[in-house]
Amino acid sequence: MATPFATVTHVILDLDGTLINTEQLVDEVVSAVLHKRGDFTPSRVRKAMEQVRGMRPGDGTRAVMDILGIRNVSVDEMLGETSALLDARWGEVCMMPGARRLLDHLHAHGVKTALATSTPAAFLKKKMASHDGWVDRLTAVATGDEVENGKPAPDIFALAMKRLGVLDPKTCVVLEDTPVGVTAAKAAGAFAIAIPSIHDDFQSYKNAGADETIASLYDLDPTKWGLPPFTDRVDVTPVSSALSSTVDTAPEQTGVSGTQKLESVLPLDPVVRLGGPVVRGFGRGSKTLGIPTANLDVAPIKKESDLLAPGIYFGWAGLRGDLSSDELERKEDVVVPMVMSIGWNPFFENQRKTVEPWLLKDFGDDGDFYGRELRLAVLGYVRPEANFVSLELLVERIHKDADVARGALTMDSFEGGKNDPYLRFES
Ligand code: ADP
Ligand code: RBF
Ligand code: MG
Repeated sequence: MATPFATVTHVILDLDGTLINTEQLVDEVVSAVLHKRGDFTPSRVRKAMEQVRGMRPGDGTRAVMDILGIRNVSVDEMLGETSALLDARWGEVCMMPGARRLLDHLHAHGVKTALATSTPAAFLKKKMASHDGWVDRLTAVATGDEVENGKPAPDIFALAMKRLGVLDPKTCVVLEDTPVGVTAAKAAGAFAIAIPSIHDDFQSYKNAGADETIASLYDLDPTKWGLPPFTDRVDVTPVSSALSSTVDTAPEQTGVSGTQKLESVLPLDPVVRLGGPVVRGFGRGSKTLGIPTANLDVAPIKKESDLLAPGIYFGWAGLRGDLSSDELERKEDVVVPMVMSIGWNPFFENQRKTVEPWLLKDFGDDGDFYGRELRLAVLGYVRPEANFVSLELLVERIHKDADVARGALTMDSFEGGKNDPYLRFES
């Protein structure tokens, strides 16, 4: 595809919230410290934290104290308190979904890369201690302490470009998760791709001048920028449920009416496994959409679910039969195909994250899973969460996702996933 951006040869990466998943930890720790200094509502603190996200620690602390009107403590004291708490917890931080894949891809193709992080060098070392040296594979690193002005000023990106030997900023594309960072990248003259870590306010990224906004690194298409394509997506022929139920009796129909045009999915490497007891959701899956989704409680599986960007996935589900002592009543354990949504359901503007698989089997009278243990082996990514102009279009799209899942799960590369020992229960 010809694009106006086909001149890009260098990629400049923000760290926090773009490559590593620090934002929730920082919000949690800093919010707790802020709450000790005044009587604020949680949403006011959250908004303030989002406004300063992407700034250097000192700049951000000062700015958030200004916004909240905190004057009974110095910036340094506040910063000392939060840094000590954070230093003890950096080890918990994982990479963002798709970050490792992107870094490997750019490295394999010899694309020149730089890190442009607001984090000062001394913090960076501690933050990256539990990561296996990928920073060393970047062409250049620029840290917050090396520049006069932090983001949203352009200085850090200008420094990264200088270290890359870049003469024309238009040969650089910046990946950023914050409006503050996008503003800085644009001020430095680069192209900017926003991968928002503030999920309910895409407008501020547009206002900051983002050239493109994508839901996660899984959705990055390097060819739009003249960079080498990813080659790991695989083509899938969707299989509709109507078709699959007639396959046994009329196999000659396969590939005719019921098959749809090729779709592609991204295999997950490694596979993500998560599970727990089925809980009650918003009660609208079956009622409003005609699509039941067995919700899992996100809190106990936060770490695993953070390995997945918000979006639509497919894989295999193991559902435990109940433990009824009545032999006749007792339900069997089953392993069935599933398609699932993880995220905030933009159509319904959910305020909390959900993990909800639709098990692709008609359970009839046995379809009460509440309290039963459900385990998921998530094998591939289909698409980002989307908004729709009508409920009908959302439902149509989810059915298409199911067709893609069915198609993928009949392929050699995904079919074997149903034998994953994780999906079997000890009796
Ligand atoms: P909730 O909002 O409580 O999750 P839903 O309307 O989404 O309710 O329905 C989900 C419930 O429907 C599941 O928890 C399960 O008990 C039941 N169910 C029946 N068949 C299925 C299926 N094929 N996939 C998922 N859930 C199913
Ligand atoms: N909700 C959205 O708002 N946007 C989506 O793109 C979307 N895709 C979904 C795809 C699948 C396969 C499933 C099972 C659900 C999806 N949903 C999506 C979530 C849907 O809104 C949710 O299941 C209902 O709100 C019931 O909780
Ligand atoms: Mg549900």
